[in-house]
Amino acid sequence: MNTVAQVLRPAVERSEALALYRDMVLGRTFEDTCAQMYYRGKLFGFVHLYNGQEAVSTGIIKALRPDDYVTSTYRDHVHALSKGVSARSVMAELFGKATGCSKGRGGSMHLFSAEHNFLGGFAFIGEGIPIACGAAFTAKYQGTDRVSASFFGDGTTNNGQFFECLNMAALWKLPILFVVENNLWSIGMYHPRASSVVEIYKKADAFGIPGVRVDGMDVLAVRAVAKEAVERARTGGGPTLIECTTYRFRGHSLADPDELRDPAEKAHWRKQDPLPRLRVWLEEQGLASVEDLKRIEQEVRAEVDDAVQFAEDSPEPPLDELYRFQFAEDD
Ligand SMILES: Cc1ncc(C[n+]2csc(CCOP(=O)(O)OP(=O)(O)O)c2C)c(N)n1
Repeated sequence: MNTVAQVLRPAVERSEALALYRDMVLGRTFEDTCAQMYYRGKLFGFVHLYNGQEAVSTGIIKALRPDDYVTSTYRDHVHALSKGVSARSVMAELFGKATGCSKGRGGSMHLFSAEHNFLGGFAFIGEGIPIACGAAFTAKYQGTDRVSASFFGDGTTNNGQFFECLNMAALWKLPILFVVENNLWSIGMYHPRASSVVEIYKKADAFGIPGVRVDGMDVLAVRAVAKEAVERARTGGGPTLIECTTYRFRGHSLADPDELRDPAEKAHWRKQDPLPRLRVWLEEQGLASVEDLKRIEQEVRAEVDDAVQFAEDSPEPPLDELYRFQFAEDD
């Protein structure tokens, strides 16, 4: 039942492949710009960037429908972008502005968009998993074929909520994808030092659900695995545990000088950067020219610059609204 995905490059349409590339470039460009804004004092609190892991967000979320649900972690900017939340409203949220997707009340770790079924952004590890299970339960209870996907890190798979939710999801055959972004590190804790079973996908066995490990630096491989799991969930086949092997290219947060990890390990993973990997493949396959890819990169640059300008120009939430939006009826 549990497998390591042997994904041959699946057939992909040019327009779809370019959309995947664009989404990953957007994630990378957005995060690099966040780092600049943070060091210029425009962002407050902890900011956790997603550089290196883009193929996971793009590969999974682009296999979902807009009416499907997603939950994330504190490393949530790129998941929100892949789910369709605009760069403007994510950047404005990071600036604490009233035009942000959480109306400036959430900040980096608490992105939220009901419109896009993006259910957060959670600072506590594991918090998104039961929320995603609840969304999956709702989808099933209401007789829809919506699917839910929950993203979380390797460190979170040693948290109780992970096991409790896998049990319930298996028991009730919930339409959910549990997506582990195994980047080998939980702040400064190396995954094999913290987990009794290092192969996370094998933990699916305890619950009788499919578990699969996939190269999380290969967007087409992630997408292929995601499509199969989404189809299973949508047609009543229940949950899948997907372990994506990946790496974060920056420190745990922008406050982390990233001095713990071995430079050789970092260099090894840098060589597998998912963006150049897809770029080279697109060119080799004749699906895109250098000019096509450059145009996408320029368009994305303009989109992110526009998001920064929008965030700069947006108003702060008014002080007399400090207590607004604490309850749903305030909306
Ligand atoms: C319930 C809870 N306990 C502890 C923490 C402190 N904490 C913040 S990040 C982190 C490590 C999480 O690592 P992982 O799940 O692998 O995610 P990654 O940062 O690699 O994306 C911990 C323990 C927390 N946020 N929430």
